[in-house]
Amino acid sequence: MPLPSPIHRAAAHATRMAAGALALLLAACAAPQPSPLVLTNTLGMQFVLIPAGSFWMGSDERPDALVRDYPGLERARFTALADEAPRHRVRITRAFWLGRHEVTVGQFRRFVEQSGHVAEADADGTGGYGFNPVYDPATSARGDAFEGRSPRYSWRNPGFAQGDDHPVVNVTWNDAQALAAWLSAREGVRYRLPTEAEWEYACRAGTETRHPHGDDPAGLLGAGNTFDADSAAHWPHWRAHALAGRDGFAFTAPVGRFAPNAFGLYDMLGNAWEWTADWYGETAYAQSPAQDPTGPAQGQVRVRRGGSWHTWALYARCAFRNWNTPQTRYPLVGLRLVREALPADAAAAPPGSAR
Ligand SMILES: [Ca+2]
Ligand SMILES: [Ca+2]
Repeated sequence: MPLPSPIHRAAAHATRMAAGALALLLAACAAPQPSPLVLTNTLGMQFVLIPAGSFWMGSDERPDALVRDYPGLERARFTALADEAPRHRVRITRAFWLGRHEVTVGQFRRFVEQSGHVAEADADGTGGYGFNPVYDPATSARGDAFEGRSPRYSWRNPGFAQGDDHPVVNVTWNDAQALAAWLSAREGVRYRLPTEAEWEYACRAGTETRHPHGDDPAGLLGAGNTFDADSAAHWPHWRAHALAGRDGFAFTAPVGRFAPNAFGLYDMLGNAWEWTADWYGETAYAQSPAQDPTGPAQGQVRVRRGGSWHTWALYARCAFRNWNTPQTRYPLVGLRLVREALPADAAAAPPGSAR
């Protein structure tokens, strides 16, 4: 489902640059509306300027409503979503640049080559997880859908073919920190993971429905790369949970193959789960500050958001929260970065519908 190429209008823009080496391109897309401001960094990552604004974070949906629309799942799966409540008003007080796409394999490779960073799965020698068509989940104590850990798997090899334009996976939260720190030092601008609140604000892009396209799970089929009939062919015991149809991708898809949301962001739902900055707190929303929440001060696991190419529709909602230890590497989990906005950037932010 390729999109028509956006028409870019280059605009002059001044920014701090490292050693004058950064050729920063600021462009505005002619469509869709409102036109997002886009910049490209030294690794070729594009960032969209997300305006400050307020939104309703989380979900108060009752299990009965979800059971109706996401059939065939045990009731415990719906009661387990209580950490999405209470739905609460959050204000993001500062504009920020957010990765237009998930970080790609090619971008992560350039980071590794240029920085000398050794990915955690390589450094600790235990490797990652991967798809193996002859692997039987019944042989795993945890019933893992993928084989691992094994040194044969890493961000370079999740067991299925990936081009340089696919989202990098099998990367840990700690790898994400290393990438952000290296980019920050190189460019003189702070890079980091989005907070949970920034991520959900960006996913919703002014919408209050389960998915940016609406409440209907079937609509995901045209909106992102999730667990469809082609994926289910490789995990037939989960076929009942697959969307009834094909989204074109049994594994990861090249980033940007589906329509962007109203902020101009691609693949917020599906393709790869995305690490966020925050520790996970099951009851965090009950005490969450109304402005720029950053999650619990401490914890054991970090939040990831958005679902993946292997994710059922119930879990590919903007409000859904999941988590892993910072050392976790898996063929479903990747990232996208925030680049903090300078005051001049924020002043250029278009008035967003979610303001
Ligand atoms: Ca798919
Ligand atoms: Ca994603």
